[in-house]
Amino acid sequence: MSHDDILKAAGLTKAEVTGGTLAVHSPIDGAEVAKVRETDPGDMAKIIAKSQEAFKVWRTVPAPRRGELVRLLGEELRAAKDELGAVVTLEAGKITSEGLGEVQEMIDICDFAVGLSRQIYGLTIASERPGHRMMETWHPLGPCAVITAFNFPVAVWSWNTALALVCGDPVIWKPSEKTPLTAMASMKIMERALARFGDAHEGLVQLVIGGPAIGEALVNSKDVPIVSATGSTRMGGIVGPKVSGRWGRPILELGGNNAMIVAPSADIDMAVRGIVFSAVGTAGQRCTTLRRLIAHNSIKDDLVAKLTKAYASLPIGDPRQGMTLVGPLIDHASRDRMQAALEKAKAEGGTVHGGKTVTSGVPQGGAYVEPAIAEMPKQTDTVRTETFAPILYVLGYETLEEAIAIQNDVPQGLSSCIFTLNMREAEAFLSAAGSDCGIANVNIGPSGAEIGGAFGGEKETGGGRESGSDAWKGYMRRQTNTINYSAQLPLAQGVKFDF
Ligand code: UN1
Repeated sequence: MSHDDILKAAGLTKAEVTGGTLAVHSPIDGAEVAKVRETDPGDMAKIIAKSQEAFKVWRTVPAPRRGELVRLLGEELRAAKDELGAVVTLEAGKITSEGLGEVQEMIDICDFAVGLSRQIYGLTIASERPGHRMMETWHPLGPCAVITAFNFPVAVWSWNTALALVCGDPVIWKPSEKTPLTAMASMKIMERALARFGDAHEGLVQLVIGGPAIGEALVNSKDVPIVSATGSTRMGGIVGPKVSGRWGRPILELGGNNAMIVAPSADIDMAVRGIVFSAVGTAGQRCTTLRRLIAHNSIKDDLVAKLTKAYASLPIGDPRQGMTLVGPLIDHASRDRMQAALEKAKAEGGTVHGGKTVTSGVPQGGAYVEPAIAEMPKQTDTVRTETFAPILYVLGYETLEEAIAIQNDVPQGLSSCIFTLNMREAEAFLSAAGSDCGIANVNIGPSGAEIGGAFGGEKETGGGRESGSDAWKGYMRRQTNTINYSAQLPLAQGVKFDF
């Protein structure tokens, strides 16, 4: 299918993808596939006001009815899975199966949120006063800005949107400037769900396209109480303090520097499979990508030999072809950053396997690379830095304590894992003195999390949680209620105030 046909199949009209100011290039071949219109920063006040108007109505719609909209969204996503997945592949360069997997992640969170719409529970609390009852009520909070990155151009929006909608919050979505088309295609799907739903207020879900001026309007507006931002630590370092500074609520999902510890008892063949998927999948451009391998010294050389062999067999190329496992990087700048990181790693004493630019057997114009393995003498500055590309740094260790110390000794704290068949080691890794990350796994890699768990991490990863578990609480305000059904007015803590 041609680029144009893919966009057409996703419901985008010629008029919508031409004549604008924002050029969109496919990472597959660098071709310009669209010129989309950007939101005028001068319109942002109006857009936010519309969201507030929608909020006043949506917050009074019963949550299970709000869930019905998300149920319809899930249905529409199922029907459009192939078409939307193809746009993800075209615009983000993901291999077909990962493009489809991303849409599946959207469907999964819709299912989760539909169930949640009937489970927005608060606690009841024993009151210390006779004839009194205490409880917690969860209320909608207000418009939620969702700022997403290129690498998960639709799934992260859906995590936030499905939850925000059942929680009673309208959504304003600002996608990455690199991936507006997947956002526009997702909005088409959302609009179909809204039309079937029937009576949702205009402006309940809005899309804004453009650069920093658009983002800033959302970040700075007191009328946008929640700003959920996914992207670099640099971006989060600006957004977080600004939102907090106006007493808004930031939900930040920023950089990761995810590690795997491979212990002597590990099932090495399984570890190799886990490593290759999590280090190389999505061409190393997941925030959960495996970036650091901390292998016991007794097995390290064997593991590296197995990995370099596996890496040599990986099909690199056009992500639309069924056999391909490694698609392109998002752009040439990203490839340059990868090459610079590898040069630095070498200067720090590292031995690099692979990592070269690939130009034959791949579509011309894209940034294709061999995934790299860099054996490092120690955890250097380069290893501590997240480079959004398929580079796996390998470090050795002697004791588990040392391995955990290395794992935690980076600024980021998103995902982590251990491969071991030793129960003591596995539990120590998960204990309070173990991994300091938001995600810690045993015998699976750090990436590819299911939506049922809370997603996010500590330290420079930003501390926010999205997706499953009780992450929904981040989209609501909690109210503590004390109800007196007695004929007395006793004060708490035994205070007397008689007059
Ligand atoms: C991201 O890269 O921002 O756990 C999200 C994973 C995916 C989500 C990644 N489910 O790898």
